[in-house]
Parts: sequence; C-alpha cells; structure tokens
Amino acid sequence: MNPINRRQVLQAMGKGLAIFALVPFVGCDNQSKKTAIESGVKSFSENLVLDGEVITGAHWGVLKATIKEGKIVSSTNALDNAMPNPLHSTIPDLVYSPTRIKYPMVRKSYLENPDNPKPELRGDDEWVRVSYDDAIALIAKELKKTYKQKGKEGVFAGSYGWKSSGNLHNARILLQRFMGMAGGYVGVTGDYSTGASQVIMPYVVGSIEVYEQQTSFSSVLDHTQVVVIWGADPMVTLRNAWTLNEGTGLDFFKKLKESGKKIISIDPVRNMTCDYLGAEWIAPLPNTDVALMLGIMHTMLKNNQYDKDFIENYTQGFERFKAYLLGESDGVVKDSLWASHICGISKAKIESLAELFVGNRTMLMSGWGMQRAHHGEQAHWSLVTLACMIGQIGLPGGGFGLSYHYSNGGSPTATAPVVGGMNLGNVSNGGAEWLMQGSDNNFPLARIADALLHPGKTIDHNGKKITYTDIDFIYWVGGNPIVHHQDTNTFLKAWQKPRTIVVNEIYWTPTARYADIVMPITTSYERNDISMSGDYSNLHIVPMKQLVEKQFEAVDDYQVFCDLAKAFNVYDRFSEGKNEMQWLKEFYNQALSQSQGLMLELPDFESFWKANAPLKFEIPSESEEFVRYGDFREDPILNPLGTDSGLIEIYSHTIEKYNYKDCPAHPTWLEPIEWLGMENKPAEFALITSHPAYRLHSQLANTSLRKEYAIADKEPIWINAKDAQEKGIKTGDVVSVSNARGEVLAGAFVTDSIRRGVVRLCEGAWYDPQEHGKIGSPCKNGSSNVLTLDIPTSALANGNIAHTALVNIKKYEGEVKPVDIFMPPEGA
Ligand code: PGD
Repeated sequence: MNPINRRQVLQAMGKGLAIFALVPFVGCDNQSKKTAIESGVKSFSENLVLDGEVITGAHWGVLKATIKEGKIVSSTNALDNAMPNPLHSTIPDLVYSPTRIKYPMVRKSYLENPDNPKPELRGDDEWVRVSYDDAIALIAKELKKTYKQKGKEGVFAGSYGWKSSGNLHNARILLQRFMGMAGGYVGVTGDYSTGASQVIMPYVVGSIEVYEQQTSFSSVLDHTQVVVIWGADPMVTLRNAWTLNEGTGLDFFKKLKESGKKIISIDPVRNMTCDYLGAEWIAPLPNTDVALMLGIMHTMLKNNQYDKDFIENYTQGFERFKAYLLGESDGVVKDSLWASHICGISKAKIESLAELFVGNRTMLMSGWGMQRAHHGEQAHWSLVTLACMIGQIGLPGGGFGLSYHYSNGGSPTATAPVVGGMNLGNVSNGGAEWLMQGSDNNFPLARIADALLHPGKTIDHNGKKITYTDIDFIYWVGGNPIVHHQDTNTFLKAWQKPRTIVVNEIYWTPTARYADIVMPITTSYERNDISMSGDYSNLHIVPMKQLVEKQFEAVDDYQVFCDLAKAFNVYDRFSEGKNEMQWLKEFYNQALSQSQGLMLELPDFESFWKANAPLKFEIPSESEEFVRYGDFREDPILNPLGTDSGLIEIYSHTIEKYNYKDCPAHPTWLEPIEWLGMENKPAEFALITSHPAYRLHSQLANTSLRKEYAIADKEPIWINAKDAQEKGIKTGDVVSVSNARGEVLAGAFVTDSIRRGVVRLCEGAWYDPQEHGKIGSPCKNGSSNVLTLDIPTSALANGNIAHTALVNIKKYEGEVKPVDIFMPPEGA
C-alpha cells in the first residue's frame, strides 16, 4: 500500500473512488452512543480489522501490519524507501511478547505496609496481582499522602524516556499533565542524548543546534566534496526517529555511497556506516577528539591555511583561542605532534586532514557520543570552531552538522500543516488557572541518582544553583532508567530512597521489576493515535490505527491518568471531556485549519481516517536547497545568531564569568577522569557504549531480532583480535567485563573493526543480575551502564558521561546462569 498523496485523496473523494475502502472503517462511529466519560478511553474494538492490512507507525517507521483472523501476523514498511530497515518486522513480537505485563501488580511488602515498604526488597520481592480499581486507589492514596507529607517537592515526574510515538498517547506528557493538575512535581532539564551539547551550543551558536534542521541532504549530494562522519553511526541510528521514521536518512546514505565522494569516518570503531560506505577509517583513542581537532586547527594556523575572512566577520573571540592553540596562554603548543600523542593518530595524518578539509567543500557531520563524555561540552565547541576555520559554514554542502545521524536531520521540510498533540494542560485549556504547577527545583536529568541520594545538596548548573529536594514518590512512564542511567549499582542504591515508585510499562523491564506498583500498558498497536512522519520533514500525516484488542488487562496511559484525575477531582480538566477519537480529530483539525493558509486542501478527519493510508506532502524546491546558517552568512548583521555577540562565539565571556574549572571559556582539551592515556589507569580497556543496531535503546530487546546480535545469549562485546589473542578470548566466549563499579558478563566478538585497547558494549541490554535484587551482583546480560561513571560532564551542563570509562576484560570461568530477564518475574 503506497502512501497516498493529498491530491489523490481529494481526487478519490471527488470521484468516489475506492481508496477509502481499503479496510473496514476503524473509527468513531459508535461515539455518539456513549457519553464522553463512559467512552473516555475505550477502544472501538468492534470495528477492528480481522483480515487485512492496517496502517500504523513507530519510531522505526510508517508501518503496515497484516492481520489474519484477528491476529497480527507480520509488519513491514508502508512507504517506498530504498533502504530496508529490519526493525519494521517487530510488531507481532512486541504485541505477543511473553514479557508483557498482564495485570496491575503491587510488590508484596508495599501492599502490606506502604508506610514501611522495605525498599531494599525492590527487585526481589513477591508480586501480588490486584484489580485495576484497587491499583488506581492505592496510587491516588499514596500520592495524596506524599503531597501532604512532603509537598510537590517530594514528588518526581521528570520521567525520561523514548516511550512510543503518537501525539495522543504520549506517556510522559500525560503523566506531567496529570501531575501538574494534581498538585505539582519536581521535573528535570535536559536529556541523556545531548546533555552537554544542548547547554553549551546556545552560548556558541545561539541555539541548541542538536535538534535543528541540517543543511539538506541534497545540498550535501550536490556540493560536498569531503564528508566527515565524526563519531556517528547513522546507518544504525537512522533506523529510528523521534516521531515516525520516514526513512529519508538511510536513503540519503545510500545515495552518498553511490556518489563516490570522499568519505571519512572518525571513530574508534569501524562501525556499520563506515563499512557500508567504504569510508576511510580513522580511529582515535576514545574521548580524545578535542585534541585531534586542536591538532588539525593548529596545523591550519601554522600553514596560514584557514579562512580569516570568516573568522573576522562571523566569529568572536578567536584571538584568545589562537593564543591557546599556540601555547601562549598555557605553555603547551597544540600542534599535530602534541595531538598525535594524545589521540593516537599520526602527526602526518592530522596534518593531511587539515589540508583536505580546507582544500575541499567539507561537511563535518558529528554524532553525539563524543559529548556524552567527561568534559563533553568541549567536543562540539571544538568542532564548530574547526568549521569556522575551514570557513564554509552557511555555504551549500559546507560547514558542520550535529544532527545528520538523528531523526533524518537533513530531510528538507515539506509544505505541510502540523498536527496537534497532547500538551501539559496550559494551552488548550486556555487560561492561567491551569498553568503547569512545575517546581523550581527541576534538576539536570543525568543527576537523578545524586538527587535521590543527597536531598538538600546544592549544585552548580549553567550559571545557577540548584538544590535537590527530598523525593519520596517517583512516577515513571515510557522509560527504562535502570538500564539507561550510568553506574547501575549506585543508581539502585538511590532507587531505594523513595517510599513509593510507580511504573507504567508494557513489559517487565528491569525498571518495572524494581517498582512498587506496576500498571500494565498497551502497546501503540492496541490503541488509536496520530502522528506526522519526519521530525524535520513533516512528510506525512499518519493514522496510527489500533490493530488488535488490548491484550490481557493492559490499559492506555491515558486511561490510567484519566482515572487518577478522577481521584484528584481534576478529570474534567485533564480529559477536557474527550475520548481517544475526539482528541485525534481535534489534533487533525489543527492541521486542517492551517491548510488553507498553505494553499492545501485536506480531507476531513473521517475521510482521512477511513483511507487507512499516510497523507503525503510535497517538498518545495527551496527546501531541497536549504543551507543551515545560509542567512547568517549572507548578512550577519541582519540575521544575527542568538549569542551575546550575535556571532559564533569561540570565546564566551558569559562562560568565563561562571568560572567553572571544568568548563573554560573557549574550546579546551581537558583530560577525562578515565582514559587510555592517563597515568595509573584503573583498568586496561576503554569502553564504548554505542547505540545498538537492532534495538531502540532497550526497546525491541525482547523481540526475535535478538538472535541477530546476541552471543552466548548475551550482549556482544567487541574486542580487537590482537587484544583477544593476548587474553585468550575467542568469539563466542563468555567474558567478564569489570571495574570498580561493577561486573557484567557478555559474549565476546573478536574483530579487526575496533581499535586496540578499546571494547564496545552497546547500551540498552536489559539489566539481569545473577542474583535478583542484590546490588553489586554481576549482570549476566551485559548491561553496559553497570560499568559506566555517574559524574557530570561539567558544572555547565551536568550531562551524562556514558562514553568515559575504563574496564578490564577476561574469559569468564564461573557458572553462567541463563538470562531470564525476558520472562516475567515469578508469580506475575
Ligand atoms: P528506552 O529503551 O527507549 O530507553 O533511555 P530510554 O529510557 O528512553 O525505554 C523506553 C521504555 O518505554 C521502554 O521500556 C518501553 O517499553 C516503554 N514504553 C514504550 N511505549 C510506552 C507507552 O506508551 N507507555 C509506557 N508507559 N511505556 C512505554 C534511552 C537513553 O539511554 C538515551 S535517549 C540515551 S541517548 C542514552 N544513551 C546511552 C549511551 O549511549 N550509553 C550508555 N551507556 N547509556 C545510555 N543511556 C541513555
């Protein structure tokens, strides 16, 4: 089923064509028979398709599911992308997973005595099945109690995670909408993806940059001569997107490969993208990119081969940085030899890169791993400075991009109206009365363990002071913090501090297992939703249709929060009296109302929904040629950046004033806390925790895709062939990987595609301790965060440093218990 163009829809409507009859109507025709409250969130399962193809979507694509006799039998791409995406096939596995949470469950000790719930038993207590109504009543009672005892400062609803796509069933927004109305909560700032960069970039280029549209893919194909993929693996990460993946990124990289352009991949790992593109592989030591960049910049300076006009007209502060490069400010010349000693790339190669970059139209495409490191702020600041010296920012195909690897960042934007979505309750309710009752004590997300462990502690953050509150109640939805947060064993200690932890989850993830109350949630294939494809392209409006009945006793997050809202007497405000389909119609109608201004004619909601096909929009030619910073380059006075000076800041006077020792006022090489070049290394190998090829973080771990990567039924760890030989390790061996923070067991993968001294264990493997509930017990499924460090990037951003860690590795000789994290806990 191909996406239908909006013109086709309109033509079909006009001609009465069968385009809307592809599947029986799954919709709201029964709405009038129910009151809004009764029908609040019920599905219209009587209209479900029993045999046919139905359109839906996920982070990994716009999808078409085949249903036979009321059961999903397969799923595939609904669009006509050139590149396949193996993640598309996972819907049946996800819906019918044995890991599903079937019923509301409460931890036994909590149920017995919520005032003294024995938090140390989290992860190993018995589970007791309760009725849905009892679970809602218990959550409401304990939340009210916490508000009374600790105020809103005692309630945490920052709840971070990738959840599922969809503009209505947006778990985190729903939670915060409810909590904002119920009494308020402590939230968070920032995220795990770009914690460092999104805080420093506004000082440098005046916007967060990491979630911005990039110079278009076609501009790169037409104009770039040298493509540098720096610490990114887009052939992996572009399998997913924040909304629904329209697949244009993977298709772009196919074209890039066919273009025959010079492509360089700078990464300690010869990753999937490097292999696919046949790129030149340059492998620095982990966490040393800043030194490499400084060496390149020093070479340009020394050779007088940099763009002085650009530096003069578009940047400020270069002189201070130049003094640093030349060693005038600290006595250390940052030349290619100096850099080569740090990053492990030869002096000659560093110098040749300088020449290559300035001699060609060069696009520096950076990933985010390099800023998920100690002093991670410096990495992208250095990269932007390097691009300034090359002088091609704002030219077609030139400059830098921090989002080519994420959510199809180079996709041009279509002429499309934007579909609405669920909000925190302060917009569509239209009045100050319902403004979100957020707290002044929001803290940087990656400091959560620190915040739980040290209530009352004050930290520096981005020029301010933040004091942690005493959090006693956590409500988490749509995320898996026990897997995603650094230093799992410390996190588990912190997780024992609150009296109550409620988790809404689809599956028995590690986080659900360490909760007190678990609510069973639907997959997005058991509910109706709507979304646009493409975070930047707005290419399609997609009906995300319910495919099958809600499984077991699973409910939508919306249902849970509607019912909690009733217990707090805020139901009318929370639900605005709307059921699922009424919300979807409202969101769609927001697009409809914009369409006239865009000279577009859209079908009405009912026709759109019946058509069972994505609605596709066209990309105007000016979008195809979009050049980031093009306006700024054309006229920096008329189009200044949002920085203090309006220019790109190579030196920031504001950051200087903060006087943070770990974040100086210009790009600087600062030794990370753990790295291969340090004296007295606490362990032998640098650990890289890349994003996995067959999961979205920890999502999809419980699907049959696991057999594509698991080794010895564990997360694979890549180790260089020579290192493996010295350690007597072979592919398929179970290895112990450890450091002062903990130990994991992983399956060895011996390869030449990783630099010596480096090992790679992807993030997102489900934490599965040998002894459940015992902090410090080795994880038998290779969850990388058992080994990572939980300290901030710097006082500026307080981002996570998941890619800064040293570990030891050896063949494991002990008893290997089977991985059992993908089966529900006993009694559940
Ligand atoms: P996911 O696996 O996507 O990981 O961390 P994040 O917590 O986002 O977790 C989403 C969870 O939401 C899943 O358990 C899923 O079942 C659940 N879920 C899905 N849909 C719904 C829904 O509709 N309702 C409810 N209630 N739940 C739902 C990712 C985080 O990890 C990120 S973004 C990054 S960038 C970090 N990266 C790294 C890294 O590079 N290296 C390490 N070592 N660690 C990292 N951690 C971070």
